[in-house]
Formats: sequence, structure tokens, C-alpha cells
Amino acid sequence: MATFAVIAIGIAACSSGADDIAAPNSEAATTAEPPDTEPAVTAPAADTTTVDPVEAATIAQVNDYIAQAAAFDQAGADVQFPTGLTFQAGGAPGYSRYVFREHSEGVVPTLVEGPLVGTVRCQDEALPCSFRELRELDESGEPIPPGLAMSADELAELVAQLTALNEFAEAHRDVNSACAAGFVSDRIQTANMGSHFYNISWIADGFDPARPEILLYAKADGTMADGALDQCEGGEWTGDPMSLVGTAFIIPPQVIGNDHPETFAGPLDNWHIHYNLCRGNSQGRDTFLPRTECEAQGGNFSAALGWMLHAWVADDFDNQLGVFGMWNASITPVADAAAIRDSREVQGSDFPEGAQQSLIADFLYSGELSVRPGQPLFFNNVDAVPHTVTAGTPDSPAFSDFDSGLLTPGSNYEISFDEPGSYSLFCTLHPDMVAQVTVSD
Ligand SMILES: [Cu+2]
Repeated sequence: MATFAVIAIGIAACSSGADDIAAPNSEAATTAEPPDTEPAVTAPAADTTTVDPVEAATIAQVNDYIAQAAAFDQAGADVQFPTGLTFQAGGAPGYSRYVFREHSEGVVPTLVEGPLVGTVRCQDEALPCSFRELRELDESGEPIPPGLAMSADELAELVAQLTALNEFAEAHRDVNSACAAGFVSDRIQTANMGSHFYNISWIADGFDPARPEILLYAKADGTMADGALDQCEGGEWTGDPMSLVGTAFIIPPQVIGNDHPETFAGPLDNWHIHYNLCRGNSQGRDTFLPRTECEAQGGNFSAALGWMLHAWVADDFDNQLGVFGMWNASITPVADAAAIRDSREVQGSDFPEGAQQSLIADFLYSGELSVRPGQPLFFNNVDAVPHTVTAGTPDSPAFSDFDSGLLTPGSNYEISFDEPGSYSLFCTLHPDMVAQVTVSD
């Protein structure tokens, strides 16, 4: 008979959230509501200068305009979070609805991706999730794999939308054509993504699949930029040669609303909102810092910024992690698609050395679930609904062995096993959710 050492943390989630949610500005912190209804994020600063997109010429103005145009108000930001949560660090950008990170002011949300419930992520290399594969599936008339969760009509409409987008992208393969069309670089090259070139004057005009607000370019020599990228000037690119790698959309909540956008056909387009994002510090990188630290480093802070969506339709950068994935493994630094997830997982400072993490995402206990005796295993709930981690099976529960109780979104549950063996677990709220933890030396 195995013995257990079970430590539950963070499951008293409806106590005070105040200490766990950093307020980006102190004014909002002092006017906050009582702890049980503590807002998930604070509103953008009210004193920013209004920038006319037509007049936005410098990179600072471009950043200001994007931050203003795509900012959520307090209510819009709060809609994305069930109330009364106590966040703990966890999640994986591009793989989970929520990502919470820790910085000097505590744990803050940094990303929300997908609808509140019912997220479909097509990131499985065995499924036809890339633009090219979806188009081939549509042309073949073959049955649609259940993992895509769409009808033949929806697939046909999606492929038509993406084909129109592909034509726009390929017409701007030359970065100079983007500059001539009014796109400007944010000068930040992100790994497995590239640099966003915004058409500022298109940001407020709604969704058109053939007219993305953003084109993505990466350095043509396959290296990462050393510092901030150059810029379009007078309709021409002034920097190193660039390759078109993808497209993206940014549609402000004022234009499309606070709820998850209904745009591309089918459920694969998971739009995201950035929270507590520090864009473009002096090194030309995105980071996650409190507002004051961000601005001290020359960055542009956004409390909440969205809605945004990548669409990987460039001919040479077909994305095995999905046409709407966060990351594209074929973009510098080129990587094994399967390895990207591990490199993106967020762990908290409360994770002991050598701890393993399983994200509870999209109603699955994901990850390896193989540990050594005594090795801590953290289950991190990054769905928008509560789950449990309970010993046994739905037909034969063993609550006395271990039971997390209600794990609200953003909560961790730590467990370790002293003896080798195979341990069953399930979710008491969703009996389809079952998993096995393998413990071996
Ligand atoms: Cu569950």
C-alpha cells in the first residue's frame, strides 16, 4: 500500500484576493472594491494623451496609439475572469486560457486566450490544423476529424477566409510594399512569432479577413534581432532584409465588444487579450513588469490590450501548431513543434526545485504525469471553470487518499507520492476527466 504526502495550497480561493492581485497603478488600488470582488486588473491610466492615428509617426506614438485603441476598460477586463479568484503563477501562453505570472508586485494575469468556455485548440501535429492542411482537407471532401469540431460548411467558409488573407499576405511578401501601404513596425522581434507591423489607420475599422491590421516579418537571415528593429520611413524599409512570416488581427473592444469575437468560421480562432504587458523595452523585447518598472526601462505598459489573433497563412511558414496558434515553430528560432509547449510553461516561485507541472486545460489533465517518488507535482487549473484532482475513479473514488477540493481558475494543487506505482485520479465535477500518475524511480 502506497503512502501519500499531500499538500493543498491555494484552494481557499474566495478568501482575500487583494494581496495576490497586483494593481498596476496605485490610484486604482486605493479605490478598489472589497476583496471578494477585487477586479482582475485595473483600468488603463486615464491621463494618457490622445494620439491621432494619422499623426502617429514615431514609434512612441505608434505604441501609445495601439495601447489606447486596444485598451479594455475595467468592466471589459473583468468579464474574462470569474469573480473572487486568487491567482497563482501558472499556465503556458498559447496552450492555456489563462497565464498568470509573478513579478515584484505579486501574481498578475498576463494572458487570456479563447472563449470563456468551450475552447477548441487545434495544435496536434497529427490533426490537419495548419492552413495548408485545412485547405487540402476541404478540397479532398474527406470526413472532418472530430478534433476540429466543425462542419464541412464551416470548413469551406474558413478556408475561403484564409485564402483571401493568404492573397493579401503574399501580395506583401516584400516588406517595402507593407511600408508603402502604411504599415509600421513595432520594432520588437518575438521568438517563433516575428515582428508586428501595424496599419494604424485600420485598427478601428472592424473585421475583414482579407485586410489584417498586422503583418508579421522576421529577419530574412534567420537570426533574432540584436536590439530594436529598424522602421519604415517614407514608405520604405530602412533595416535588414525581412521575410513575411504571417498575419495578425487587432480589433479593439470598443469596436467588437468585450466578449470573445465571432469572426472566422468554426471554433479554431482563439482571440487573446494581453494583461500587464510591457511592450518594447530598450532591448526591443516584450516583458512582464509593473508599470513603473516598465516605464523606467523605456517600455510601453498596457493593463489590458486586445483583442488579438495570429493567422499563419504565409506560404513559406505553414504552422504545424495550428493556423491560429500563438507560436509558429517554423519562425526563428526554428524549433521542434512538440518542444515549444515545455519552453512556454510558467512556474511560480513557490514551485520547489525539480517540480513537475500538469496544466488542467480544456478539460484535460495535460503533461507527462510521470514523477519520481517524492517529486512535487503541481496541477494548475487554467480553464475558466473549477475542477478537482481526486484519487480513484468516478466509479470508485478514494477521497481519503487525496482530494484537492474545488480548484478555481488560477489555482495550484501540489501533490507528491512516496511509493512507486500507478495512481488514478479524476475530476468530481467532470467524470470524463480521468488520468493516471506514474511514479517510478
Ligand atoms: Cu473538471
